[in-house]
Amino acid sequence: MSEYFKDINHIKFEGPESENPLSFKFYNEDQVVLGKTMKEHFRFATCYWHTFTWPGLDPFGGPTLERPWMQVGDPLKMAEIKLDAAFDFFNKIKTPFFCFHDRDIAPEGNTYKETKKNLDHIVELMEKKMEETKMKLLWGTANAFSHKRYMSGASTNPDPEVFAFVATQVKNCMDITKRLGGENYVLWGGREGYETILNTNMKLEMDNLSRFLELVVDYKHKIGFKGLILLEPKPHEPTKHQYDFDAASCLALIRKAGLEKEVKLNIEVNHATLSGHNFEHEIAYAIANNALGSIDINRGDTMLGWDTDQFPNNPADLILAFYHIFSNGGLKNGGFNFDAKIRRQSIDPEDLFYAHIGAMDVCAKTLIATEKLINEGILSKHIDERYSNWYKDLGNFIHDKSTNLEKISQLVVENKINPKPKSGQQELLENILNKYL
Ligand code: XUL
Ligand code: CO
Repeated sequence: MSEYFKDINHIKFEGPESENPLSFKFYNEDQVVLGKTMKEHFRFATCYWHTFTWPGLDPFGGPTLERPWMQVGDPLKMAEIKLDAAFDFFNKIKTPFFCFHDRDIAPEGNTYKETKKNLDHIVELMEKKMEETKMKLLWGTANAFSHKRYMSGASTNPDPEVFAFVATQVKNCMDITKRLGGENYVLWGGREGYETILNTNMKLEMDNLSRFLELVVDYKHKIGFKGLILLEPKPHEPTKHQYDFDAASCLALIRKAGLEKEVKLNIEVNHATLSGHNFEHEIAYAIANNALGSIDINRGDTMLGWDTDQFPNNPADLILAFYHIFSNGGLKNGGFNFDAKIRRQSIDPEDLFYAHIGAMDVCAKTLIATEKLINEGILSKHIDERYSNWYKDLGNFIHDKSTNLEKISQLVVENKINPKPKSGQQELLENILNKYL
């Protein structure tokens, strides 16, 4: 047990009537909803970066979160203290999984060799902690955006030495993820894009990104890593124009590399909203293209135009995405990772617990509402009816590959087809949805 969280006990389900702020009101890991326990549906993960590594900086001010592992001292020793605290936290909050970037868990050294040595040391200790606590790794990823060598991108950098460097870093991070039994491996470009076309060869950068995906998938098979490779869309911030803008542009990249069977998507709520879509759009788009892998569950702030990465707190923001996820069989290898950070004024150890408790409760509450929505079938009935003619004569005729434009035109003329508009009934459906919230 770590000193830092010593005053906090294991968080338990106590139900909505409980006055204890350090208890779950709705998340009851053993409760069966839609045929599985909440624990099995969500496969919640705590993230190492925002929860243990982010010190509370903003563009105008320095660190506000003075964790014991953020003090001046030997960086590897600090990483060990952080590891202890992180596993104590995981164990108490009971997300069955966690996620990390290589740089979250161990410090970068002066050379690649030194960095690898630091990582190997922490991974060795982490393996023991995982054994003791039964915590599992949902995914690992490499931080290919913080160091200045990546200021002009990683695999899309104008300099092939940077490509080679990130390839080496990712190879090592994939090895570590496999060693720790990670269930997926995530690629988030960070800076895979450009600031100005004045200095950019877009075609070469996109070809190189495609080459990078090929190399990663090839290595995955070489080492026998069974998990999924997931690409995480994000429209901008840090880079102005990112090639991995949203689910659709990620799929274009994946298809360019011919890897649609190999690479799926990690959809993040706040990245969806930053791209001008909403969460349910990105989820439905991924599902429609058989590409949904995993989820980073957080939220933005409608009044701020950047990635605020807040913990989810409103079932209305989640229910339609949950409806699509859970009426399509749920997540398989994936999970719900809290890629979310507390506000920089939330400086107490308890604040980290309140944030995760609230988010797990809001997801649980939404899942219970989603179960009703799915079982009562009102939405699906409306959609089925709206599209029903596609499964009758004309729909079948259009889909038949031997049909062509001439045959369709002939049919329209002969049968005097003259479509009559029908209401989309959006307001009615919004009122129906409201009943479940
Ligand atoms: C950044 C972000 C990343 C990825 C992993 O916005 O979401 O933390 O999830 O690199
Ligand atoms: Co993310």
